[in-house]
Amino acid sequence: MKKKTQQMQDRLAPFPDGKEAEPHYTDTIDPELIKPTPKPTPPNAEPSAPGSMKMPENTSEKIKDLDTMRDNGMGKPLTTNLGVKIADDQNTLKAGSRGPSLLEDFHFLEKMAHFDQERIPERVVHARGSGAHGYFQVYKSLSKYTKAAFLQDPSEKTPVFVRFSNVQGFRGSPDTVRDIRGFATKFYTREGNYDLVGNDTPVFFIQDSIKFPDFIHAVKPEPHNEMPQGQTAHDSFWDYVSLQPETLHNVMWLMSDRGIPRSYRTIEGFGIHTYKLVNEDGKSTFVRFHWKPVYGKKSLIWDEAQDLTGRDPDFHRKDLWQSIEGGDYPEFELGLQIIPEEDLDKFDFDILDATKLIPEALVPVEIVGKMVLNRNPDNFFAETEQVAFCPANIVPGIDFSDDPLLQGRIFSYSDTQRHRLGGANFTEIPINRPVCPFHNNQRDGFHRMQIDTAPANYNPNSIGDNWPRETPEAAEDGGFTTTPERVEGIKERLRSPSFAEYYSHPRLFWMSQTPVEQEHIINAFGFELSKVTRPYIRERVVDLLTRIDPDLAGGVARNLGIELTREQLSRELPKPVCGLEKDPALSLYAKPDGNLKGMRVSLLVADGVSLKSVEEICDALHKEGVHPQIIAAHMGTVKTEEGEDLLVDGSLAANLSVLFDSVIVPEGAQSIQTLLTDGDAKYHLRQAYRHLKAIGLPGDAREMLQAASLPDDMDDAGLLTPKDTKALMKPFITAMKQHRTWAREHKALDFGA
Ligand code: HDE
Repeated sequence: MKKKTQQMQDRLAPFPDGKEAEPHYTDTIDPELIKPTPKPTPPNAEPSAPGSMKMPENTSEKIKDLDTMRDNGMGKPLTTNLGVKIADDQNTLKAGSRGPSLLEDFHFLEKMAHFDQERIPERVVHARGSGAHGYFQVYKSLSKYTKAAFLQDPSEKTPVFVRFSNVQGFRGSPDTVRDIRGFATKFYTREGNYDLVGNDTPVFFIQDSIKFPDFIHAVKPEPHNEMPQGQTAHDSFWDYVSLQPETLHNVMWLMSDRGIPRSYRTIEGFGIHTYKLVNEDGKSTFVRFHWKPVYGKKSLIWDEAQDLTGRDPDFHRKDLWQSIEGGDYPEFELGLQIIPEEDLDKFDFDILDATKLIPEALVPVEIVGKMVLNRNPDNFFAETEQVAFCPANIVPGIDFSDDPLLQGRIFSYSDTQRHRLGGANFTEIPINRPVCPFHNNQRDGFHRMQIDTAPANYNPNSIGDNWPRETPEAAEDGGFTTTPERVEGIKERLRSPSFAEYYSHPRLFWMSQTPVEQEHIINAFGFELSKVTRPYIRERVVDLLTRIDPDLAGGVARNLGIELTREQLSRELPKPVCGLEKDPALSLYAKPDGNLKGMRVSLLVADGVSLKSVEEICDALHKEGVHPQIIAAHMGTVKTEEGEDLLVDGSLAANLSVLFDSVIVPEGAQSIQTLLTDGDAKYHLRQAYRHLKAIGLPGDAREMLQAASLPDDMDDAGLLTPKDTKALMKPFITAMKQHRTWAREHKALDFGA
């Protein structure tokens, strides 16, 4: 420690016990202790670290570009923004130690003024979100469809930055509310940035972009009291829905379990609109983009989702961060639905209508590549908050269609970014700038970073030999040209009659759900509409539902105490979409998919737990990529039956079962005796039971059934009480793969756990 001078001592604030605070000039901590290990870390095992320190090997052209901007003050002197070293950062400059502060305190002025201006406007929608870096690779060349450079070479990795988001809530709103999730991907290609700005549903609420401000006003918290936060369960949203039947299809998706995903890793993503791909011969094809999660599709249970908003408002954000930190890199396969141009009018709906999906049963999704998210950002604000996506960011080989919703988006995004990020130069912010060179005659504006040295800043020019010059269109490396298309029509504000049918797609969605999912949809409508205070809005929504399906409408009506008329119950139902009654691809659970990687299991323990049992459990779970976590009444360690110290990962009070995918009570007579009388442990099990999770109670742990007042149910495939741990693990993993024990749902509710 450095020797303190009297002057330095005077600067320190006295502690009540007479000792001094010593916030600065202290001993140096060994830098090795501060550095995180550049290897996977299981959830909660150590403080999370910036991507550049944690995953230095996961790099890319974009990461290298960002590296030039990174600053880490470790071992460096504290300075002003202009590099002057600071001797005292604890006290303002005063006239005497009790005197007024002085205006010449340039360090204070700079520090405070910068702090005062730290906030920028949050996104008007999708304010709440989380991002990650990664890469994308095609499985095979897509030259047949497109000349886009990043879709040609299977050996080429294109850097990406992805931001997942909620739509309605503010920046600090909880993750697990019922909402649509945004799924925006920026590909830093060598021909410029390409943004695929999608959602986790394949359709949108409205058909024409001019309606977007109204729709968003209706769904956001109400204007008089700014309530509720991040939820659709309020009058203005349902008022809008009841007056706009085109919203119904997306509303059905929202009311399904898709509205409450388990994690960002387990959602599908959709570009929604029909776009065009253009190949080197100039031939264009219509396309719809899909992201399929390699981890499978998984959602929460509504009761669990609501609990989580309080227990862990960052549940999705944390899952994404910790998965990457732990090496369980989220992966998504890119899928294309290709529609030849001549098939534009082949369907009994309009493929330019964003409220309609193209059933996979009619046009299969061709899987063409994979995206891996393998690195966390270093700084939330610099990267995740400042990233600016825009559907207008396209590259040669990709083009827009005439979808009137897409056309409006082409304007809105960069417009809002100029406001949100403070002017026209937001594309120069490190996370936004491309990895390929860019030159043009755009100049000046707030915070211009680039120093343009060209002698002429206009085109054409002879002073600078007309540089930078245009690049003609070409099969490869050419300039962007819009696909030529013959357009004629009368100038008028009209919706195409081909957009006019609103009920057959919601019906297809409804018919494609498993009975469990149908019940969840009915309950979700019931829950949401029960929060609507105006009865006529509830009635109008139910009336719309009678046009989709009588069972759906009947179920919701019962929940709301509404009696349907004979006329409402005998409405002619919409025709099947292109003759299709169902499409299992629309269901979350019709076919269990994905793997268990990154899922979490709590192991409830106390002193006397069997280490052998714990190890058997952990070995079996680790093989599946699942993270077991030791949960006990207190932090620190518990003494095992074998006399070893077992490290505790979390306390029972702070780790409710909603934070885990499944739970096991390992063997060990003394441990179980303690847990039998532990209220938190019993609540943990009851809640896991209610949320249909796999529960393992091997050997003596079976006694927990009675203690936690759980039914002794031999038929429950997810409630396992085998003779020992060895016999537990196989059926337990099978039960986890089912995601939930759906057959238990009614019992769990009747049981009132
Ligand atoms: Fe957006 N949307 N949107 N949207 N959207 C924004 O842009 C807009 C739509 C989507 O993580 C805003 O930078 C209009 C469909 C995502 O940063 C804004 C219309 C789809 C994100 C905007 C739509 C989306 C946004 C707000 C109707 C799925 C978050 C902040 C014409 C295909 C991106 C911003 C991120 C963000 C406008 C409809 C997805 C205001 C006008 C359809 C994932 O520009």
